[in-house]
Amino acid sequence: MRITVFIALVALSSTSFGKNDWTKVCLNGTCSYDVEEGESNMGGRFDISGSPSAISDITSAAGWSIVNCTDSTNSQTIKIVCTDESKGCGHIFQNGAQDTIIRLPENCGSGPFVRVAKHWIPDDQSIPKALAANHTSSTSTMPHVHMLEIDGNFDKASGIHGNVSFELRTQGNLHPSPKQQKRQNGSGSTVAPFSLVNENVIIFDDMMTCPVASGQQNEIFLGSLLIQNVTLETTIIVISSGTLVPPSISSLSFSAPMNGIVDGAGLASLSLQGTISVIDFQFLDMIFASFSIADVVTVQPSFSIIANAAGTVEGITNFVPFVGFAYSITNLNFTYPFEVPAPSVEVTTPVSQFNVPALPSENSNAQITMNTTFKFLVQVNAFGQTVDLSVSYNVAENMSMNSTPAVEGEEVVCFDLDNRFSLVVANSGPFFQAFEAPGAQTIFEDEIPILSICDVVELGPSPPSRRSNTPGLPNTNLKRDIFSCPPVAATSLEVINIEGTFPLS
Ligand SMILES: *[C@@H]1O[C@H](CO)[C@@H](O)[C@H](O)[C@H]1NC(C)=O
Ligand SMILES: *[C@@H]1O[C@H](CO)[C@@H](O)[C@H](O)[C@H]1NC(C)=O
Ligand SMILES: *[C@@H]1O[C@H](CO)[C@@H](O)[C@H](O)[C@H]1NC(C)=O
Ligand SMILES: *[C@@H]1O[C@H](CO)[C@@H](O)[C@H](O)[C@H]1NC(C)=O
Ligand SMILES: *[C@@H]1O[C@H](CO)[C@@H](O)[C@H](O)[C@H]1NC(C)=O
Ligand SMILES: *[C@@H]1O[C@H](CO)[C@@H](O)[C@H](O)[C@H]1NC(C)=O
Ligand SMILES: *[C@@H]1O[C@H](CO)[C@@H](O)[C@H](O)[C@H]1NC(C)=O
Ligand SMILES: *[C@@H]1O[C@H](CO)[C@@H](O)[C@H](O)[C@H]1NC(C)=O
Ligand SMILES: CC(=O)N[C@H]1CO[C@H](CO)[C@@H](O)[C@@H]1O
Repeated sequence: MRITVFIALVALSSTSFGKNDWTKVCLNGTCSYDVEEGESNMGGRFDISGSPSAISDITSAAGWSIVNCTDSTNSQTIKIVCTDESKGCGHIFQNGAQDTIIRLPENCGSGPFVRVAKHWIPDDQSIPKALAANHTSSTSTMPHVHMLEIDGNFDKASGIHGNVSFELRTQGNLHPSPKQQKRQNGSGSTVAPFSLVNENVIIFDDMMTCPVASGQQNEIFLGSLLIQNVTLETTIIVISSGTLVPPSISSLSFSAPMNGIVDGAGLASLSLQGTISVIDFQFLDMIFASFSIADVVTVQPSFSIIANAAGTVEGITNFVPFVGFAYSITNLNFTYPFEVPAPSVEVTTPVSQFNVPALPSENSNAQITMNTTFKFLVQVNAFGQTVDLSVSYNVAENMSMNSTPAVEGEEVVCFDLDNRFSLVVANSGPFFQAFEAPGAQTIFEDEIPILSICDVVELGPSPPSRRSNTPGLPNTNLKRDIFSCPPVAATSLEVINIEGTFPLS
């Protein structure tokens, strides 16, 4: 199945997170690293703090030059040269260089901070030619050429310099900023948020050739989801704090302020009999820009759509419900786990349509629940543990038809339809000290009754009796459905169809 997606990642224009100031030295027990929001990454800021000897700096701001270093990994051995002792090269040796957390310059290491696993002074103290010009000669007796074995194994730090704590804030819009729009178009008036429009997705599809009064015909179980317009404008914000040494997360919170619309319809065609069971059928999984501090944390947002269907059909129903849903979401505002003030959202229900054709036999019934979850998920991985934070828009549609005998030659046919909507924020499991267990909190929940009506209809003539249980060959059985041909029987004389709009004003 093909899904066309208009997705837009963000813009370089965001001003929330600035450029790193490489002239500012990190020698007093604090240091920060900024990431500008880009096409492939969220913006963010990562701050660390500890005792003055716990955090040091080997960038040129602290007087160091690096002879050789790769940016493909944090774990490596590097040669560094103190080129300007007055800037504070000596700071790293306070209380011993080993197990100090150091800031690396750009293009060195896969992340901004590493641990010194080992330090030694090589016998060869000659200054590489390239650096000789920069080397300010001093009267100091301090050796100027050093070797550092560095890595991102923060768990191996002895703790000799005390704990090193961190704070993280990362943020990403899932739509382009006005500035980018401007560059593309010159108007800046249209913002294209994350949007899915006019997509039809088959949820279950079974077919069998069955005997009918007039011979044989193909009977089906078919269910689909029509996505008319799912447009969600959101900014995902993840805030966390903890310790780098020893590696631990003490808090993690998530917010996704949002405006949007979830507009579509569930459709089913039920002419076989049996049970329908579709469990967690995921048909879309879209990855957005992420945030990463190597060997510490990655934050990966994504969006998925998951469908579930459960139903039973007995006898001949020829029930073909089409039931729309539309929820307009404005000013969703929450921080999970919930804090004061409580989360808030305004949900309105624009008009939707339904129609429920059926051509049932006596004593037949059909009931189907089709649930769809539209889910923003933020996977957070830190120090080898993973948790998923999510905000889900759940649409559950319950559609049923029931036929019972009335007086001779007539049947009573009843329809019941309702829609439910809920907005749920959750964490998938425990995560360090931030979450003890999986959890979920509901922000909004609503049930809309659509139709509850009964009608007395005339039955058609009884068909000549035939062997009714001749099973046809199942053409497809994609899911866990169990189905068979319904017994041949008299059905209502004409198709019953009720159509309308909801909610009633
Ligand atoms: C450390 O230095 C930075 C500037 O380099 C300053 O903003 C910060 O307040 C200092 N922190 C402490 C604890 O002295
Ligand atoms: C840097 O050079 C030293 C030898 O001086 C070597 O041991 C080390 O592996 C080199 N590191 C990198 C990242 O190339
Ligand atoms: C040497 O110093 C100059 C000016 O301060 C600087 O631009 C250059 O990057 C330095 N070279 C090295 C190898 O550090
Ligand atoms: C260091 O961090 C650990 C784990 O987070 C914590 O249990 C301990 O109390 C901290 N020590 C200090 C001195 O803050
Ligand atoms: C989808 O909904 C959004 C938000 O209400 C609206 O701006 C947009 O025009 C709609 N798109 C279509 C194709 O209806
Ligand atoms: C989804 O449908 C099942 C029945 O198949 C029901 O038990 C469940 O509560 C529904 N979920 C939601 C979110 O409505
Ligand atoms: C969300 O709620 C907080 C606290 O009430 C408020 O400060 C903030 O402006 C709200 N944000 C939005 C986008 O409404
Ligand atoms: C759906 O509606 C039928 C008939 O009204 C009811 O028996 C059934 O419990 C409902 N199912 C759900 C999941 O709401
Ligand atoms: C207002 C404005 O200039 N809109 C332009 C956006 O881009 C399209 C396609 O390039 C133009 O056709 C519009 O005129």
